[in-house]
Amino acid sequence: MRSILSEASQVPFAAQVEEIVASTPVYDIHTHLYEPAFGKLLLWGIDDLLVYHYLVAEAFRYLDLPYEKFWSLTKMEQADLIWRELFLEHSPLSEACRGVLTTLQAFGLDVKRRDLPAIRKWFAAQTVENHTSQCLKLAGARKICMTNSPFDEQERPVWEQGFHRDERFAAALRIDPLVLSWSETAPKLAGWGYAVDADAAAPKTFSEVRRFLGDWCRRMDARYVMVSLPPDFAYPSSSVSAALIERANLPHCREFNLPFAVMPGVKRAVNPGLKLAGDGSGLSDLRALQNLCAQHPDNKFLATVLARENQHELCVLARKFRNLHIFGCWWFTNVPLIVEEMTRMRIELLGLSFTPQHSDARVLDQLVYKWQHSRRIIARILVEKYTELGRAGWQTSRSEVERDVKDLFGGAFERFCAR
Ligand code: FIX
Ligand code: ZN
Repeated sequence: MRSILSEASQVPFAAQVEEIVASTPVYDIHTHLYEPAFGKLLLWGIDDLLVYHYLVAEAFRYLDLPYEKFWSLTKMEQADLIWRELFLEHSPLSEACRGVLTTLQAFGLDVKRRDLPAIRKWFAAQTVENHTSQCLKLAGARKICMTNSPFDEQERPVWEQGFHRDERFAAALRIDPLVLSWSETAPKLAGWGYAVDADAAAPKTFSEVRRFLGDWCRRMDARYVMVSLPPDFAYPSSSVSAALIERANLPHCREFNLPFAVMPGVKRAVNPGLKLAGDGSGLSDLRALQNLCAQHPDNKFLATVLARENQHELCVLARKFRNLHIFGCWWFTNVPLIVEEMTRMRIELLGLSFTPQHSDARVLDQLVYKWQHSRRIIARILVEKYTELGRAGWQTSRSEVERDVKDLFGGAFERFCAR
């Protein structure tokens, strides 16, 4: 076996690992992007980059104007305001601001000119088809998993009409309204022909919800079913949410051999005036996840948790339950400080049996920076870890590093799903 260390005289060890991490294609397992067939639902371009809700929240740290006034502006006016506050009036040091610059620079744009009209002009000359390919290429993404909701009025008709699927995109069925707002969702399901009752315990409700889930997983060819959860979500419990999960969703996932992805820790609408930017984070009670994994060994669970303070406990849970695959540095944890800490901790506790990152991109172009930034951190940690193995007398071959990185970038996830 050729050792990567014995080749050190030609290309330094660290540079080889960095090159492998930079060039291994990734399966981005959770995004809010859409296939081009979804038309306007696929966001891209400079104005969508600038009105990203991460940047809206940051801009309001400086802006004085009332929220309503901001929302009454056109997208371009909002983008102008954010550009002025976050890039011109102050240096764009935050992770989300830096991300815009990394992305623009990757497209070959000269960001130091600070010329927003010129940037707009460049984007206006792109087509969505070419731009999709360009962003995937610059991100090194081989597959993108969408977040797909039958409860979304714009999205549902696209699925119902049918379209030619783009192989580069996979679907995931998102069921937050079903699990978290049953009283509003039951009449919708009833209207779509499922014999459910607002009283979730009514006969047939669970089997009809299962029929609904089955219909949509088939229609979408969903790779998993996903829900985000508030920090105080409890399981088991007498709540309607817990009953729907236990009696409809988990049997459905077992029947279709699909993982159930849970994302605990989000406090929705902490500040409703900020709309999408107004969600917050809280410490989750991970006993719920522990109980789900322990009581349903025939189900597979994917999990990412929002609070930094939950990350160690989540790793320990993954050590206890092989039906749990943890992934990504979600949302407020997707900043270099915490990505570094979480990735290091996960490797130290789990080896390679997890998925270190997903992009959560809402705007196509964000794939570029989210992956470039994450790859650099992952590479740095791997160099250190392989070097430490070298100190212990273990030499890692190039093909072994390639194998490991493939696992981290989607291989381990795909094996977990196929199990
Ligand atoms: O619930 C989710 O999937 C979250 O990722 C989003 O709702 C959130 O708004 C987001 O974009 C985080 O990155
Ligand atoms: Zn998300």
